[in-house]
Amino acid sequence: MTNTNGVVSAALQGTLLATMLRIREFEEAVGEMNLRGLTAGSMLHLSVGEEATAAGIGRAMREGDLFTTHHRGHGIFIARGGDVGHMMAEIFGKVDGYCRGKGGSMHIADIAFGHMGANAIVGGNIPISLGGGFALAYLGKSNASVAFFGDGALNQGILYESMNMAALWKLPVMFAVVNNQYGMGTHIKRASACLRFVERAETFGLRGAEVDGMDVEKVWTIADELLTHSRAGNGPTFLISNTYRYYGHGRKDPSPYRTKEEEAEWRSRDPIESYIKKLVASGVIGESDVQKLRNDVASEVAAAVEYATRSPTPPREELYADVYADSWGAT
Ligand SMILES: Cc1ncc(C[n+]2csc(CCOP(=O)(O)OP(=O)(O)O)c2C)c(N)n1
Ligand SMILES: [Mg+2]
Repeated sequence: MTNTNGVVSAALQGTLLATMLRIREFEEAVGEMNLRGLTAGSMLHLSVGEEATAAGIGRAMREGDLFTTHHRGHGIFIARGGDVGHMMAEIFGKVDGYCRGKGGSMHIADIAFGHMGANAIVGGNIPISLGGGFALAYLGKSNASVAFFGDGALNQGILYESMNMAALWKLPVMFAVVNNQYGMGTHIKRASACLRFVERAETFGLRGAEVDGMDVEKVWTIADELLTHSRAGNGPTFLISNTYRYYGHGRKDPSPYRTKEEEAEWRSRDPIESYIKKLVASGVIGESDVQKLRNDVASEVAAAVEYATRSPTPPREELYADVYADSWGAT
């Protein structure tokens, strides 16, 4: 959806904005439900602030592409087309959820969307996406497999084993880092001796890039270029998108490890409000269109909460259903 000089089309601009607004509305609502004690489980990781990264990469992906996410994956799945009603029901632990209420916030997935799973083990999803890339190459498909993970996985050995194998076998894998600056309470500068992550990936033979993760068009443009590179059989890529999570590690974490000034500085670059300003100033969209979009996503998410509230909890007899495969395929 770019024209010949690389400018993002007006239709795509509208899609990117709507996607970010939908993610923000959903995440704020889920956070509210968590505070009211309506979500299942104790932990809830929100991606408010990270919308441009999810929307930029998610919308640059296309049908047939595969992906896995880390534990902060709601926004990414919404960007790939996840239904907010089934997502909300899953987070409420209800039968109409994507995993019939057994996965919860951290394990929402649906293979129909190419979503091979969200993973709570830091870095644990990376080799799964590597396997997805192997399958795509093996089957001769012109698609890519994307592993979304946080900066906390940047020093995990599995990342480097996976990057090596992906480069060695020229697999169509994108290693997509949602760098929100913190792994729980530890700033990236306190966890990494060297911050030149793109160079690390390039040393392994990957094509790498770093992007301002608060600018959705920049994220979309570089993601589109890197995914096109991999789909054409040129091997794996690495993209680090610099962003921020507005809430703490979990919704109830008050983030005592960072300053209010730092939070305010990132919030002043809000990916959604800055994009609205840009689109309105350039005449792509009017204030009333923006208000309509806001109203639409608000109704959509309110309906999702309603749907999740009405959905029943899974019956006791279902406790072990979908936990183990019926057959291992061996006799
Ligand atoms: C292997 C492993 N070590 C530690 C943890 C505990 N843990 C859960 S989330 C997290 C921080 C992850 O930070 P990051 O990857 O940057 O993702 P973010 O939470 O910032 O989105 C940690 C250390 C874990 N789940 N898995
Ligand atoms: Mg992080």
